[in-house]
Amino acid sequence: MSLFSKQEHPENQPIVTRYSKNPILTRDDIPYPVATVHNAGVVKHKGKYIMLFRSHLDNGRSIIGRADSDDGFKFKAHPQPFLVPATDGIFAEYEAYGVEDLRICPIEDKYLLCYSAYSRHGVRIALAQTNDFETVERIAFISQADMRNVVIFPEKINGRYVRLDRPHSEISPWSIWISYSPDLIHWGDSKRIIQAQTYHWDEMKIGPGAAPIKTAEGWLNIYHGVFDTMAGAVYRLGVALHDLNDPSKVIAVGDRWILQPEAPWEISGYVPNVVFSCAAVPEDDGQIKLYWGGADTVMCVGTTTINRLLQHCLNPARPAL
Ligand code: M1P
Repeated sequence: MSLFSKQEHPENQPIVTRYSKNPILTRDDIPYPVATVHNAGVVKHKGKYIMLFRSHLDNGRSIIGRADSDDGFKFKAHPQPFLVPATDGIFAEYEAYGVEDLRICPIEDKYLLCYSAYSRHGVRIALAQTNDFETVERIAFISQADMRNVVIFPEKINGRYVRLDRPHSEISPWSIWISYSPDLIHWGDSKRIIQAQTYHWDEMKIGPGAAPIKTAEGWLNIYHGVFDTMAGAVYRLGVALHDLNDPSKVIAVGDRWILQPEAPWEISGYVPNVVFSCAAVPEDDGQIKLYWGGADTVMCVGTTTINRLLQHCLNPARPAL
């Protein structure tokens, strides 16, 4: 059977199967005061799942906490936050309003941590790294304002690091861009590669979600898209496929979303009607655990497969630009 055949993708099957015990982490599980638990980076490290989640404090600013799991479903939070705004130097200047939406990229022998740093100067992307999730080293800011939603590919491609990101400005359409770097600090050769599509579920804005997943057919890019309705914005998730050797080439963008707010804790909360992902963990058997924040309030998980996402990208596809 062809990899992209329709038989493997019956129309009545959900692309992502929600875990029956969602939500998997809420503010009631956190041993320090927080208003929300959402938009977490997750990675498998030495056989355990490490989750770095965002929490609003009751002043409206955000910090990053840590929770661990043996199976990727049942998480236990650490007693202290993992990352809070820096208190001195250049990081303090640009993180003063909070740190948000951290993505974890395993690369070489370490984990890169990319997060949105908010301050009176706007939002920009900070890069930090860790080997063990016990200590964190801040490296640099890798964008100016206004930029959000950076994911770094888990290996160098043609000798360079590669990232996807999303300008956070009305001046530029809210599209996904690609950039390259020789050293993780200096980035350039930037190009817009996927745009929001008019009168489509992702027409208002789009942004990279999970760090790209390598498959035999290309890089899978799980992204979020936003549609404005009379009742406010709706955040959904979709998937695109990029060429393995030249990820600026978009092979296909799935026309239909893979997940939309449907559970009560996705429809109602701090921001209603939001599913927002910063992480997907591929397993050795082709399964993927997909993590998302529900209504900017709780953390959820579901399962899908690499094959199902690959089929979804092409059946049918919509234009990238
Ligand atoms: O409230 C929904 C989301 O809004 C923003 O997302 P975007 O990247 O599309 O601008 C962020 O504040 C995100 O954290 C939040 O989940």
